[in-house]
Amino acid sequence: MKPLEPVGKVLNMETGILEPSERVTQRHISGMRHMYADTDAVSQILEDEGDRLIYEVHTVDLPEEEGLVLYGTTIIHPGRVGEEFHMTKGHFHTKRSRGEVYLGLAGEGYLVLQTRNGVVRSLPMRPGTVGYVPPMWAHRTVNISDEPFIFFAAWPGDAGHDYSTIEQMGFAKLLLVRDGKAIFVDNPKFNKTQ
Ligand code: PAN
Ligand code: ZN
Repeated sequence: MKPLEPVGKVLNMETGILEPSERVTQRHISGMRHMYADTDAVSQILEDEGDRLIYEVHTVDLPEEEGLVLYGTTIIHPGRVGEEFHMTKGHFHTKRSRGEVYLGLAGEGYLVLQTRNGVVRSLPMRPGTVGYVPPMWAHRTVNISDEPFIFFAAWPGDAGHDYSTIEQMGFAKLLLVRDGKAIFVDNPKFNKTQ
């Protein structure tokens, strides 16, 4: 491994922007079409307003190597798709033995975790909440507020991101709004056999 220089950055706790900024990834609704339960609602949004920005991720530009710690912020814009709140795609780490730490900065949401067998746990996240993602758990975040939900995360450099397992199996629970409240319901499209 090449020696790296120590680097300090400034994190704006209100906007989640890291300065100097490095890699910015934007996730739009078209790339998450099948992740939302209500696919008709997705089509309607695409028709009415175009390709809605759901969330963005600002990360350091470091090699994905064992021994390094990578970090970044995620900003999930407020909104719904049908009854479902805006959320991240969610993933397992490719190396399942790698965990992660999340720190809530602004807004309000949930960190939803799931094992390979479809056991789901959820942690409410607010500014100052430290959410721990143990090894082996897939993780997704959901914005349940009317503000951007912003958090910081740090994970091992060699963790890797496996999106396809979650894309195929989905999460066993959905977070919906009913009567103005956020509730968890069973996901009818959950596919445990992946
Ligand atoms: C986070 C996530 C970030 C975006 O930094 O990558 O919140 O979510 P998706 O990767 O599921 O789109 C993390 O968990 N890194 O490992
Ligand atoms: Zn992760």
